[in-house]
Amino acid sequence: ADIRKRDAVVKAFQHAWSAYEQDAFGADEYHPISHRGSNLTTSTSPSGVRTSRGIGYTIIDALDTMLLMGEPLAPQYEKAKAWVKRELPRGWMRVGSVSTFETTIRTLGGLLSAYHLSQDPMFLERAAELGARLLPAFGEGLWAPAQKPNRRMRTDTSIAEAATLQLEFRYLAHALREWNDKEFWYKAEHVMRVLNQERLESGLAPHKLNTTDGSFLWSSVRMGSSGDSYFEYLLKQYIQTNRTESVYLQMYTDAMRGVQEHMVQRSPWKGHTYITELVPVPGRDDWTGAKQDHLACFLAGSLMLGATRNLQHLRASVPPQQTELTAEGRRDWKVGLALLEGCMDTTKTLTGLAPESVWWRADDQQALPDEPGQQWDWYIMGASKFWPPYDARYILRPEIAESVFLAWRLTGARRYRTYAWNIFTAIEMYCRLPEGGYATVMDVDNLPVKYEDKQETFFLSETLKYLYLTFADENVLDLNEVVFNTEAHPLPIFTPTIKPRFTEYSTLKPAPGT
Ligand code: DMJ
Repeated sequence: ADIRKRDAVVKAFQHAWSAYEQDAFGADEYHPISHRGSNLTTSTSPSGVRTSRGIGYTIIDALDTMLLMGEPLAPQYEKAKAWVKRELPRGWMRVGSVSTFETTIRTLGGLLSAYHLSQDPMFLERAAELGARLLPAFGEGLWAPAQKPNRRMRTDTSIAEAATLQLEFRYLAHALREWNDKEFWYKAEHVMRVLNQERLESGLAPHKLNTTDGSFLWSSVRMGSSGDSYFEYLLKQYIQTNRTESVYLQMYTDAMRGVQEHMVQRSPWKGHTYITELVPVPGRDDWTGAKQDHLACFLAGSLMLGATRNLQHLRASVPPQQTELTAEGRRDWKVGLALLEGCMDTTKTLTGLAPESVWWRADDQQALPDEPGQQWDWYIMGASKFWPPYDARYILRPEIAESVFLAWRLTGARRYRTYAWNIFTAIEMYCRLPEGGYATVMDVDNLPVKYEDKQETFFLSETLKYLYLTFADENVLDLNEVVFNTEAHPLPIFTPTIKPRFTEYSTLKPAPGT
């Protein structure tokens, strides 16, 4: 471990948590400038009284980071655990409607990882209760989970929302196997069967879906918002069950072929590798796009992880020998490394923080700048001195730190600890509020910084966890033993005792213009 840096991350966690604990303990979200909390939903009683009670977003998202950090966070963990035991069920009784996706990845995932790390059965009990509350989202006759378990008004959802529930529901069923409760497994798995039949010839998948028949809606293919974790979970479902379900590897391999052929680009100036969105052009059999969300940077680490899990040999060396990798693995490894460099380039702003989204320039777009070293390959759309666009923000996101962590673990190269430290120091310098907590920066390329009054829950569950793990001993959460859900909650890798029903890979259907 690099103890000094690891402990600096622990201190940052304490700074973020203690402000939340003091101002807003029990609330779902935290606003560190106004020193208050807010909840995601309110409910109205028959007599018209509106009440709001947290359902554990911040507390549960942070539990496993506290468990990992150990002794310095022990009192805070005990208090959080007591809240989950006593208060959480009351929150559920009062909740209005919630997002199926967010509740699953943050709170079901958080309860399950807290159970896995602590072996405290109370967390599993809560996870089972929550799973039962979320099940109606899958509905009778609905092929894909609705966005809200108790509301079915909408018939569209995103592919990320439909296919980022499987690690959590499958592990829940596995952990409850003594009770023979397979419904959690089969409901989540069924979504994957339908998606397998719907995929495009390219192996890719547009980000919008119709929940009633499972068909894709006319929409872009994205590695960023609404698309990202579908691709992430194809690989991770394969890893989760000890590489026993080859159908997910086949789907993942097809998808990454499509990504490599259609979405990976190189910038003309510095030759950075980046990932575009594919936006269909109306009336033309064509796609366009140059936008890269910060979110899409998860793909760098994911490609590297995939390369070392789809192997000629059972385990790869660190770093992997080229002969240990398959042909696709060698391609993905190389592109993953390069993509991470491109993502790190987007941290070259006045604050050292990467913005929410950048647009990469094509070589015919503009003359090259005169000054060498000047930023040219990408820009923030709509950037202006007067009012920063949404894309200019840094909302404490984890994806670059996540890929840096995976690169560190899979290569052992010190360079990645330096990257992690640079990310961390930029956060310390520009997001940390002296009176407590961390806030969103409105424009990463303008000084002095202006803040938005929000400390996202994933700052505690993901960003600080991945930074901590990059400086911790390598045997803390061995990648051969756990798989991280999309909110960085580590779940165990296991050999399934429940018999999967989705095992048949269907070949890609030819479709024009894909
Ligand atoms: C997290 O809630 C999850 O990682 C999700 O998959 C999308 N991104 C946010 C954090 O950026």
